[in-house]
Amino acid sequence: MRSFFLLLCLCLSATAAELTLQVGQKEPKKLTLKDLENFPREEHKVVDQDGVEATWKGIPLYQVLLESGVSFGKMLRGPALSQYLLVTASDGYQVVLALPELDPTITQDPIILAIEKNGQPLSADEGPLRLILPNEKRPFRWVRQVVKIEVLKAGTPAE
Ligand SMILES: Nc1nc2c(c(=O)[nH]1)N[C@H]1C(S)=C(S)[C@@H](COP(=O)(O)O)O[C@H]1N2
Ligand SMILES: [Mo]
Repeated sequence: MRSFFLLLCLCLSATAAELTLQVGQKEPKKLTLKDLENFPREEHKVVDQDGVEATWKGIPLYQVLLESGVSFGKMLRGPALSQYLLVTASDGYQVVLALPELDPTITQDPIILAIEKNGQPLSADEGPLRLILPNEKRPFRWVRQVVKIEVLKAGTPAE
């Protein structure tokens, strides 16, 4: 009986998964997997460090931020160039990205918020959302279990 409830809780938490998006001082926005269904998706075949190929499907990250008012293309300039993204995972792992790294008018290298791998939703230990950077030579920015994305302003000294 106890394990039944545990299982029920696990299932509920999986379906209730959401991404918190905070752009500057604006009110944080919560996006569920259902909300993310409305965004454009693309697929990338990637060979990992062990030589295993997988097909990843997800949303180009800039599309998610565009929706929240972040500027890309010709509008990405001036003070926006010292803004950065802080991507946080459920285990506290954090990675920084600069806005131009996401911008398809600046770079060919995609940054994708992946939702599926080989036609299946991501496993609980890596998803439901994982950042993937298919062209990077090491996967240390491939944040598993992304729960939060913030747009912050650079300017404090590093530790
Ligand atoms: N949430 C989270 N994501 C993470 C990490 C982590 O510790 N926590 N480690 C990173 C590092 S250093 C690497 S090399 C890859 C490993 O990816 P894999 O688990 O698919 O092999 O995940 C990255 N994403
Ligand atoms: Mo790593």
